[in-house]
Amino acid sequence: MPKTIIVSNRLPIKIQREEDKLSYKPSEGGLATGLGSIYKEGDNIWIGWPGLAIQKTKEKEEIVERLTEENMKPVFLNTSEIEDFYEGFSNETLWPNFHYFNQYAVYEEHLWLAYKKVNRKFAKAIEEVLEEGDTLWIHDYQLLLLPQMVRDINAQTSIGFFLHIPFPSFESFRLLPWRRELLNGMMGADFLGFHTYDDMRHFLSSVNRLAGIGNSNGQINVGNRPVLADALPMGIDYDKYASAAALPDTLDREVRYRTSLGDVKLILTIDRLDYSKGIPQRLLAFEQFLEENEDFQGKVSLLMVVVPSRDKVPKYAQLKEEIDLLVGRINGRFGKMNWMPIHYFYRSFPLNALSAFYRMAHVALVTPMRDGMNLVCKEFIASKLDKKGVLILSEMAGASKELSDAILINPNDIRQLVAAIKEALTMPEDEQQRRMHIMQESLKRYNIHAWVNLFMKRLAFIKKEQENLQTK
Ligand code: GDG
Repeated sequence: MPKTIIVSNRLPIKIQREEDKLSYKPSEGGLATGLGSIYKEGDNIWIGWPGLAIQKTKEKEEIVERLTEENMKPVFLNTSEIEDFYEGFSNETLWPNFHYFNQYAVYEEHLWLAYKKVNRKFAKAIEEVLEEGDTLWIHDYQLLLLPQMVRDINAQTSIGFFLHIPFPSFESFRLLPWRRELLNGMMGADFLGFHTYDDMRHFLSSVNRLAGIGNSNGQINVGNRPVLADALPMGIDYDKYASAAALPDTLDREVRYRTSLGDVKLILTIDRLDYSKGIPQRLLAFEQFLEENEDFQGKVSLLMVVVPSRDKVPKYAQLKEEIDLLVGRINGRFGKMNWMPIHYFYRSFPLNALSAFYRMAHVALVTPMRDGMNLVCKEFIASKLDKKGVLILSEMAGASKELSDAILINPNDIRQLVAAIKEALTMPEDEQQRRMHIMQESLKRYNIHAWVNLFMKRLAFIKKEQENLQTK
């Protein structure tokens, strides 16, 4: 029976070391939920890194055994691979280049070699389970070389690839010394999905400029194999967020948090620690807003959650310091005994706490400098059961293409951001509800399950085209 193999850098499970024992917790990520219905069925399997370095053979065996029961297969990385492949090439070369932060990108041969080596390691893990007729779905920028590596193992395999971050314009992509190899790796797939039409167009433009292959409606011919690229914005598990917002525990939390915060309007921001998320710029805009609108002092607070991420990468450690300083400065400047402008948390919270934050917030401020999609803004909308609340959204986030009823801003335009905060805080309730309703309807329809189905349909479509061509 042919099976589906999901491949991503991280497995949908969190393994942690607790003293000398390992603990296993399912991951709460959107991808894990969306693909849960696929990889848990029959012989289907999810291949990926379990998220920590394991040295002892006995522990590796324990993990393999435990994960096999849950349809997962681990790819183990040693500490130097974690440094050079994951923190290095993936997060210090590709991440900044793809997010237009080229001044942060490092171009080092030994990181590239580690990237190739680890992609090969993944290919080998796939080879161990790959059989005739299987379908593969490979995810994200850590595995750009993998589609072609699998194609070299078995030319007929159905291979889908989805990029979760932006695909940059050719002017950025061309700066990578290994641009041609990276593109060849991607072109090993049969179907390539991107969050937005622009990402897809940028990819096709690089294919044209670097490989000399033109496209017709997103279809390119790699040799004599038709390959399709398309925009497929990722949705969320809408019902999960809507029902979390109605749970007694969430409501209890809301009452508790509200009592501590007092009677203020709340502006919410939630991000992983990342320079692409525009956190300092947002803080500066909030500071300017308070400076220019004295009547709002004491009446509005920013609730800012920053989730620790990649803190071994130097740029992330610097960003953390910058944020700490800014928060300290703004609170020191405006704070009163009975009011703090910013409530800042550098940690992650359980889903029900997050859900209570979404419920409590009058405004969600989502202002990345660049973001493939951004799921936080979609989760905020799904949690607004009474439809009251306003979303301020950066036009640089993929989500802005779908959510045109948000207040859209350019995160570099501090004046526009300050004006948007005021507009959001003073927007009449019926207008808030009108906009929220439109956005909710679209997110309900195009949820994570619709996204998964559409991806599989597009992949099946292009495979059929290939077969038709062969039988002609
Ligand atoms: C990449 C792309 C693209 C956050 N804090 C907590 C928590 N979260 C959850 C959110 C949300 C997720 O983390 C963050 O998703 P984003 O989409 O905002 O961002 P990235 O992690 O950068 O993801 C991005 C995405 O891939 C999908 O394709 O949208 O553009 O960069 O789901 O809810 N979850 C919990 N506690 C927290 O404190 N439980």
